[in-house]
Order: sequence, then structure tokens, then C-alpha cells
Amino acid sequence: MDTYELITRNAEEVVTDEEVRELADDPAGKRVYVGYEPSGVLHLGHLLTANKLIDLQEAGMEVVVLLADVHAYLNGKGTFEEIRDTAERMKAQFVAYGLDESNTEFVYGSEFQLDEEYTLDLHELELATTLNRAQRAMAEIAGGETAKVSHVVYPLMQTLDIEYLDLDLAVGGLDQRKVHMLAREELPELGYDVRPALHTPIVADLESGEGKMSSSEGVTISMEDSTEDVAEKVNSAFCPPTRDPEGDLENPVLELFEYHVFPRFDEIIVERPEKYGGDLTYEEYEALAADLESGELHPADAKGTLASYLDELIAPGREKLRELRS
Ligand code: IYR
Repeated sequence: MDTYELITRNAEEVVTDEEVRELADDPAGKRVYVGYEPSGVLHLGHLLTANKLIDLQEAGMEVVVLLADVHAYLNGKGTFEEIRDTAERMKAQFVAYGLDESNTEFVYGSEFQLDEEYTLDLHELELATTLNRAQRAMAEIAGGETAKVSHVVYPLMQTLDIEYLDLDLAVGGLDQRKVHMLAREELPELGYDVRPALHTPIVADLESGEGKMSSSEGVTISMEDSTEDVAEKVNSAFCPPTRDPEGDLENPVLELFEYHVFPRFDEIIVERPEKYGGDLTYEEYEALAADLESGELHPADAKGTLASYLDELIAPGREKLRELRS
């Protein structure tokens, strides 16, 4: 796979393609980041962007994980102390998942976001941005109808993070796109450069195939799940024998194979008894999806296989959590 392909595989959107191509021409030492509000346990939503970070490490880039403690505080996620404790646990789970500490820089937001220079830049951005503009940027993250002042400060700080962490590329789920668009507009106002962004898709809810999979609503898989929990959740997932179900529906089982399993394993083996045709081996997502559509691969076999690979991916993080709690 060439570097541009590796950088952009499974991305839903890059802004702009031209800027990302330029990065792909000379990726060594370029700094990329994702920021996460610390929350209890890692779930598949966090792991989707973490997979992208692993791709970018493989492409030779330097990865920064921002443990966005101040952002979580602004978003009402608890006392500052609670958030810091959660961030520690979150970091340990990322490391267990494969973001090795020797080539990943973990930064707490509070390490630089409370400095005088940052604060004065923030106030300058507050002056330069209308309330309406900042609120629109947050539409898919938090705030809504009852937004607090903190919710409009939040995207302006996320904008400044890109400059203060000296980044070349910002990565996030598609729900971060409006903040990244705001950053593209506002950074030049302060005399700073515009940076490209890369957005990962939002995976559909496991049970319904609709909307988005999240920890707050519907079913997701997290590092707290046992092997049996994973098997049960995947087993009750929506999995029609097509990659493109009608209307707004998605096939979440195929999405999980595409975004979570294939990027992390060289080959996928579906174990089947001889009388049902014996084992199937796949090196590429496309081949598996095609077999599900043609009927060669039964949804039940696809689910069983998905559950065991997902279980393998979360096992080290689950172990780490147990250790931290004992
Ligand atoms: N807005 C993110 C958290 C976050 C991301 C980045 I990139 C930052 O610089 C700061 C915060 C979320 O919704 O989780």
C-alpha cells in the first residue's frame, strides 16, 4: 500500500485532499493528533480513531494523543480531579491497545491550555468569533439548545490546540468536522497556519444499523466487556446479507470488519466444519463482504468470527482495566 493510501484508508473525508497528499509525500516526523475527552472506558468509537493513529505511525508520522481534561471539564464530565483520574486509566488502555508509549506522545490539555499565552490567544479568538458560529461548530459534539458559555469556549480551544501542539494534521471522527472547519477559518485570524484534517466514519448502532454507535445510546462494545458479552452483542447485531441495506440503514457487522478488524490483522479466518465447506480465509475486506452478499458466508459465521477478533483486540485493555481496579 502506498503512503497516501495508508494515511487515508477508511477515512470518510480529508480536508483538503491536496494538503494531505503533500503530507504523504514527506510523512517522516510530521505530527498528527486526536483529542479525547477522558471517559470511563475505551469503546469502539475511540478505537476507530486509534486505528487511524496506528496507520499514521506506520507511515512514519509522530502521534500525539491529547487527553482533553479541560475540554471534558467544560463539557460537564465531572470534577477536575475525577477527570484526571479517568485520563490516567484511559492512557493505560490506549497503550494496551497498541499505541506504544515509546512512539506516542500523551499530553494532558491542562499541561498547556492554562498558560498565559494560550489564554490570551483564546480571548482573541473569542473576540473574533460570533456566538452563533461557535455554537454551530459544536452542534454534533455537545451543548444543543441549552448550551452553556463553556460549550462555545470549547471549540475555540480545540482550534488553538492544533497550533499549540505544533501539529501537521488533525484527526477525528466525522462529528469533529465542524470544529476543524472553524479552525481552518480562525487560525489565520491569529496569524497561524491552516492544517489539514482527516475524519473517520461514524459506525452505525450495532443492533439497529441506524444512526451512530455510541456509549450513551444503543449498543457498543467496550473494554469492560467480557468475551461472553462481546459474543452476545455481536450475535444480536443487525446483519442482513448485504453491505448496503435499504434506506438509511448500514450493516454494522461489515462496518466493524472493515474499520476494526481488517486494519489490525493480516488475514481473517472463518472457521467452519468441513460439512459446511470448511474454513474461509480473507486478506481483504472486499472479499469477505462479497461472500456475505453472495451467500457463500452465512451471517452467523460472520458474526462468530467478528466476535472472536474483536475480543482479541480488546483483551489487553480489559486485562489492564482489571489490574488497575484490583
Ligand atoms: N472534541 C473532542 C475532544 C477533543 C478533541 C480535540 I482534536 C481537541 O483538541 C480537544 C478536545 C470530543 O468530542 O471528544
